Amino acid sequence: MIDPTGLVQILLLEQVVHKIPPGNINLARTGIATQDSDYTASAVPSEARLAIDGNRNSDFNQKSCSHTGGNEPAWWRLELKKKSKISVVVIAIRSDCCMDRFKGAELRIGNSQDATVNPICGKVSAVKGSNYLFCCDGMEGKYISVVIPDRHEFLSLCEVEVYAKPIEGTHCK
Ligand SMILES: [Ca+2]
Repeated sequence: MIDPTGLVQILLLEQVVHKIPPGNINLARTGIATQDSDYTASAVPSEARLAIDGNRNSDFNQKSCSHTGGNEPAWWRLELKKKSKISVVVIAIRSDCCMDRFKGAELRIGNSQDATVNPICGKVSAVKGSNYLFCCDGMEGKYISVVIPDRHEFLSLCEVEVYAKPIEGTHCK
């Protein structure tokens, strides 16, 4: 399912990941992650940093996914080490439950900590599966945010990968 702007692809992560060459560094790994709140109703850890720990496991119970507490808007934000031009963002959401919660999520890139003033790279118009690829075509910014606007919602991200260079086999520039 591709959204009307053609910017969001839903894919089998395996189809893309093996095409990422060693020189295409995942910038997320050296960033700092924050979110609107942590989910505290479970003993499973939920901190924002779990979405950039290098582990794509999408079962929340395996302790490698972020999870917010259910605010409006729900948001997760990555601060990159420095302002960067972004080609591709690959996101794995929680897959053991509740994938519909991701509907309407926006990926925004820019230089404001307030994601709502940063430009949108892509919006998830329909949820299908747990892996999403956003083509951001060189959008520049220090902050990369995932926002679910307009409703109280939980946001659970199991891995967010950020690449400055395109990935072969995608339509991203
Ligand atoms: Ca993870």
